[in-house]
Amino acid sequence: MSWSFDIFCKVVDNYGDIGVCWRLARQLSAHTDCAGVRLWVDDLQSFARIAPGVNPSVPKQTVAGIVIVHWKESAELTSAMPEPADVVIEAFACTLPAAYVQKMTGRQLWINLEYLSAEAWVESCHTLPSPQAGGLRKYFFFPGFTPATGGLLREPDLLSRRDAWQADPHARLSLLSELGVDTDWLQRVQAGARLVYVYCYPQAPLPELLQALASHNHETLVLMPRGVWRGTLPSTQHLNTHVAIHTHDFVDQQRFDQLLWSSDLNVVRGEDSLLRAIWAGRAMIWQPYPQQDDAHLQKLDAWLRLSPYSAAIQTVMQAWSGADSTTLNAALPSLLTEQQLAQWSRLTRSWCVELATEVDLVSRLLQFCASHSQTG
Ligand code: TRH
Repeated sequence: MSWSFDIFCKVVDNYGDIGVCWRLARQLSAHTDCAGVRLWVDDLQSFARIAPGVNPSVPKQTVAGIVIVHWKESAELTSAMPEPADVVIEAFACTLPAAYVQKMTGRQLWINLEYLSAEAWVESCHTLPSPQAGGLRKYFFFPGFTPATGGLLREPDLLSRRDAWQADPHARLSLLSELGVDTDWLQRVQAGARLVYVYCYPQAPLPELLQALASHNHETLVLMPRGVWRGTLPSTQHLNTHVAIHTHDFVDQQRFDQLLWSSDLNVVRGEDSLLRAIWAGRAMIWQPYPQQDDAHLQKLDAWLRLSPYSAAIQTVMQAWSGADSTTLNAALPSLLTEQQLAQWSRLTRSWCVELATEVDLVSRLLQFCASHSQTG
């Protein structure tokens, strides 16, 4: 049995929404049970930042076998609304165009794909139906870390590609050179300098992280995408003789993953990079998307409860996400010794292995499509 898919994505803020939809679209499109994917995106400019093959000025284009439609609520699009696909994925409750919903019948499976969460309540909401006008039904689909959820996005060959990359010392050097790292630092990395990748929100206590790194004698290069932190950072800045920070342009998702695979410590934000940092199998710190009333700290705690990390590592993550400089100053330096960092990596790696034994999100989604086809 095979299905066609329409995925609708609104870029509310940042890159997580389109990041997840783009990974999902590519994984579905590569699957033998898929008869085609159309991805509707309202902001092609943001999309092009993480997928340079996308041309922001073209309203309809095919990239990597996926039809990409610039989703604008225009009269032209409304009058020429195509027939809906078999499976309609509304990403993150983005609200489908009314003209599209009008064309839907009971034949379509309508899924609202939610944000990844480790909170316990998602298990009871996963696959719940929500009756809609016109007799249509929409189902909630919650990605998650446990068997009772929608699972985690993971390409079938992801971990073997990661292992091949990590086994090749030249791979990361040529990536660093592509990102404009100078010869001096390329040589230092080749000789064993540490790499720390930092993708954070503006309020993160970056100075304290840099201070903790500088308190060790280990040579360290910090890599950061430009423009994510609140302060201005030059393209390369030396903090002392053995620690430097290098900022660079955004890269595509494949390069993004490779950066995480290349680093000894990954400091990431949002749900998609959280997951990619787990799959990288290296020491990591997660900063969830800041929300009102510190709801993000509850999300972090729920995830930490499932994680294998020690109390000391958990304290560091809470301090980083809560912008608690004092606690970060006190707790982080002792985790950056060679031995502690290696242990931190081992914990991530073994969790990654354990999570990779679970059925991935695309397989669970297709199983849901199959069971829905049987029951109608
Ligand atoms: O960009 P984010 O902060 O996205 C956020 C969160 O998802 C948040 O929950 C959501 O509510 C908000 O958006 C609207 O972080 P996230 O989720 O890690 O997504 C980043 C995506 O961008 C991810 O797919 C990786 C990709 N990326 C690249 O491909 N290249 C890059 O250079 C960088 C920095 C990111």
